Amino acid sequence: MASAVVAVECLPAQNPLITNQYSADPSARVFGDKVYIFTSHDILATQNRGRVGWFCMEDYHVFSSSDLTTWKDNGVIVTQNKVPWVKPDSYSMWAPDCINRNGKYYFYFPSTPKDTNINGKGFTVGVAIADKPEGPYTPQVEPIKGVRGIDPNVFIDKDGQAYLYWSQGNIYAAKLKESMLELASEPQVLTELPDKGLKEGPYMFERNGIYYLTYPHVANKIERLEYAVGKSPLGPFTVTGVIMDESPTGCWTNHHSIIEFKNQWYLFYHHNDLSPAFDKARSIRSDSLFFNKDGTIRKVIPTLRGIGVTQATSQIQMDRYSVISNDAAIDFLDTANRFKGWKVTFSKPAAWVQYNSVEFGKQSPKAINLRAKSSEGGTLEVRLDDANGPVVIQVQIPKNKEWELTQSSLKRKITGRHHLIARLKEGSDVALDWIQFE
Ligand code: FUB
Repeated sequence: MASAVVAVECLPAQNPLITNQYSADPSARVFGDKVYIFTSHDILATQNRGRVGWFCMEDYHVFSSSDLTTWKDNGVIVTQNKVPWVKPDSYSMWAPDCINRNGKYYFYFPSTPKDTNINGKGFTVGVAIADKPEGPYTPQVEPIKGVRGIDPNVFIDKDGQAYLYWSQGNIYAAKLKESMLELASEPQVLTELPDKGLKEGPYMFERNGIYYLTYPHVANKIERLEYAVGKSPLGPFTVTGVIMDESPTGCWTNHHSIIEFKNQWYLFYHHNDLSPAFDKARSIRSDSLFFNKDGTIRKVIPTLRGIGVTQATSQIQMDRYSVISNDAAIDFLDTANRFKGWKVTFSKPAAWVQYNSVEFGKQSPKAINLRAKSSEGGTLEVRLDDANGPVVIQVQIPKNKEWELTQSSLKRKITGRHHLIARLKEGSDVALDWIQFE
């Protein structure tokens, strides 16, 4: 049965990319002129729902964007109790992937089967098919025969041969038949990878004749993103480096995908931004990825600013900063509802925060709006390009414990693309939610 597609809303975002729900295991794909991200969806387990303290995942969403800044939630595409082979209420719809072949979209997802005669006990992998990336997707009645494990990833080589990768402690691979629904070769373990520490979440891509097998690996205590390279989709592979170090705050999993969009490469991954105390409620992120001349990957340092250019007329969330000084700090707006987002607090004069790549276009805005508050009162100045760059405006933030919207006329013209800086000129304890030009 095809799942109903409910388009929900467009969310402008930096990192994390999705702030109306938890989202994990991003599989980003370029289809046409848009990026689609197929995600798993963490929810919180309760006594009657899943297993408390563990992953709890019942469905999948797909998000799309043409500018990498505004993400549309296209709604639920596959849900556990509408897949004939999935054990009802198993809440184990883990990391998925999707690929386009001959105008059809094949969505691969792992879960717990109700019939353990087909592939044995534990996770297996099934497919749902759609005519459009947004769905509706129709799940196959049975999972793919011969696959035991999680984290499916599909790759189609230049000669048209498709491959399925997945994990089960080790990383496995097999050829897929033209139908994309059956294995065309026996599963093989990719043996040249580290033999100590869990490996999962394989993601294969090719660039300039180099096949990159990328995967999260527990080299120490938690996962980091690593890669190996080879000359063919099935290897042999040579372990080559680390794409992203372990989370500095201890999120145990990371799960990623890598795409090229409009001549720039991007890493999509996840972190527990909206749930700092529980790392099984994760949120997807993205940062730019760069290659060295010899094809090796430069390590990606995670940022809050993320990717995409932000329009000056949108609410610019300065708390998703590119650079921050001492005496400026980030906190949740409301710790009882973290989905409301974050604020920057400036505790001393000269504290600042910088947000890169804001587009003003050809016509200068006439006014600036700030949502701010201060227990002591203070003056915020907005500068362009860097912390010592030209001052656009100085805005008085009155003493007020409640958020207040301040509008000021701009005295100078601003066009083109700039970095934006908010800096405390005088006062203390000034909190800033967002800045918007109009
Ligand atoms: O999201 C559940 C599991 O956590 C995924 O399948 C793994 O890759 C890890 O991210």
